[in-house]
Amino acid sequence: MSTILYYSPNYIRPTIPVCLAQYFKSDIQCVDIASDMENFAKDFPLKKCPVLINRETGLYLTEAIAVYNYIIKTFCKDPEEIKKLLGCNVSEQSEVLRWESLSVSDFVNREFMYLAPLLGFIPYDADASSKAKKDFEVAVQIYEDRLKDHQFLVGNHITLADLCASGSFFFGFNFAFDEKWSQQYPNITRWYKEVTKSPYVSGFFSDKKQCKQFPQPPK
Ligand SMILES: N[C@@H](CCC(=O)N[C@@H](CS)C(=O)NCC(=O)O)C(=O)O
Repeated sequence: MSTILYYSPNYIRPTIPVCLAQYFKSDIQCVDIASDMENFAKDFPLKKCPVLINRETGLYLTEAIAVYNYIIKTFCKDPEEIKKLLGCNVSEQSEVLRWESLSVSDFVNREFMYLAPLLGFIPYDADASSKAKKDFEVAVQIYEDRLKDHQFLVGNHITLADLCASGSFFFGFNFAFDEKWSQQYPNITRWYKEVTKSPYVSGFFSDKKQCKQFPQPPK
């Protein structure tokens, strides 16, 4: 029985792990949680994904960063490519982990808390929304500042830091970040367009379009 990667097309964090499982032609079976909820919930009581499980070998992983690490180190057969993606030395590896962690935790949480009420995914509250906007702006500015004088988040080529972050930014670019937003964040926009063309993830991103209009608060 092959390893299962549980994902949902409605969730942000599993997007890039699914891309990588496919890019490396792994034998991982990507299973939508909606189609196997009983087993998923039994094995993963937090009901969060991405997660990996192999019920025969005992492989059991939660947390996006652990899932990324497993997929790349198990299915990428070229040691040089692994170094390029995960960093060549301790300093680069630590930086890649830093951006991975920021992207799947504080950044994506703040992005969701800001945008989800505007999109009607969760109830809207004006005071909470104004705080969420400020919180998000603090987080997004960290990327804009970094990308002002760096082509990529770490080093001078695409690493897992960029791929992972692009998955978190997809939620924004898909549902909210219009051209006006891009004018305010030109470096993120330039970087996002470049990273999403990378062969690691282009299969997913090639038919995706930038949002036309930033969502407005409900009247
Ligand atoms: N700490 C976990 C968080 C995973 C997570 O929150 N995933 C979201 C999807 S992007 C989820 O499954 N949410 C479902 C829920 O909260 O019920 C990780 O880094 O993987």
